[in-house]
Amino acid sequence: MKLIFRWYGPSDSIPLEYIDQIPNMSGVCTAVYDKKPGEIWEEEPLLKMKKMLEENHLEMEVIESIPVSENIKLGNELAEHDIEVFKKNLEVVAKAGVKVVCYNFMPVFDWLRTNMRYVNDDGSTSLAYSYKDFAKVDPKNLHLPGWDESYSAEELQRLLEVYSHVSHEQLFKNLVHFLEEVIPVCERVGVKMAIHPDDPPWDVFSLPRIVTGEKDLDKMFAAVPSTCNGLTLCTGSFGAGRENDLVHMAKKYASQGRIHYIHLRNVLYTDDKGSFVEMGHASCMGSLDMAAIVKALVDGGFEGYVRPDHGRNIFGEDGKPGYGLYDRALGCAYINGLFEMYEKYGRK
Ligand code: DNO
Repeated sequence: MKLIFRWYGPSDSIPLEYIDQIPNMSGVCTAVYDKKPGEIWEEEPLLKMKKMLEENHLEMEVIESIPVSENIKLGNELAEHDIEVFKKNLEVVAKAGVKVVCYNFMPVFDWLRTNMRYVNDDGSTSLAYSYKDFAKVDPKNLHLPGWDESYSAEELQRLLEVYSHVSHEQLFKNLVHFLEEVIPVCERVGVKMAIHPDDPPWDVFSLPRIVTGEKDLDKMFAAVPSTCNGLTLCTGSFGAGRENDLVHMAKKYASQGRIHYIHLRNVLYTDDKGSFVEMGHASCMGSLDMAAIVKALVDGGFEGYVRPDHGRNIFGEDGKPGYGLYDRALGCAYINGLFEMYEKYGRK
């Protein structure tokens, strides 16, 4: 595996030098943050960023994410234009040496939490999702933690209304159409697409979600069989859906060559209604068996990119929720340990 770290570009508060100092760190995943979905990325700033990374001995082989516009997800009259832009962006990142592009197909919202600073017993803070708090959220008057409020209140209302006419089947059709268009470009330029699961993996505010577990993935891979059509195995996102058997999924999709990228993190289930807290990465801190997942990945022949995911704020750090330095660095040490063990002595 190749260990990487999320870096939010030059404005990230974590110096690249610190990332470089984490043992076994090969590079970062990053993106162009000043472009909206559906806008063309220019080559020059990307190459500049790459150079800056290289000066710190870090590679830029994974983009997280090239955002998929709502037009594409809705399949409306602007979809074809935005798909063409996405294709161009794939070519631009490929030229800069990128190998994997992470993206998601979640309508309107990316990941959702109800608390960005849930205080754990040990004084650390975590991202958390409480089904009770979520039930109180009024989508018409929305201030959700973790959501970057990139849509105005009016735009959000409009989108919620438009999506109320979009079924799961229609959204899936739009995803397949998008993939049929972009995957041939990926094959040509040598980039792999890695879809990020819906987080949490169920419908929210009646918006359809179509990447929630094994059934959805099988359907998607059957529709577009090229292995450039792959997955970001986010253990925390799939893991929040308790019906998902992560060990089985890890082995199955690694063996099929579908897992190009992994977000390896743990979640602690806090009731039987879907609530969870994002704890430290180690198995003993949460509800997932991280060692079994890594063993399954290695057994399945996984050789892609791995990053720690949301960390807690610990050691007095007051970092961007989920993206501070210390707990993610501890996560890296743990991930290194698990992979070294199974890659050296456990591979079947
Ligand atoms: C959250 C991340 C997601 C992810 C996107 C990929 O921390 O895992 O925001 O980057 O869903 O498109």
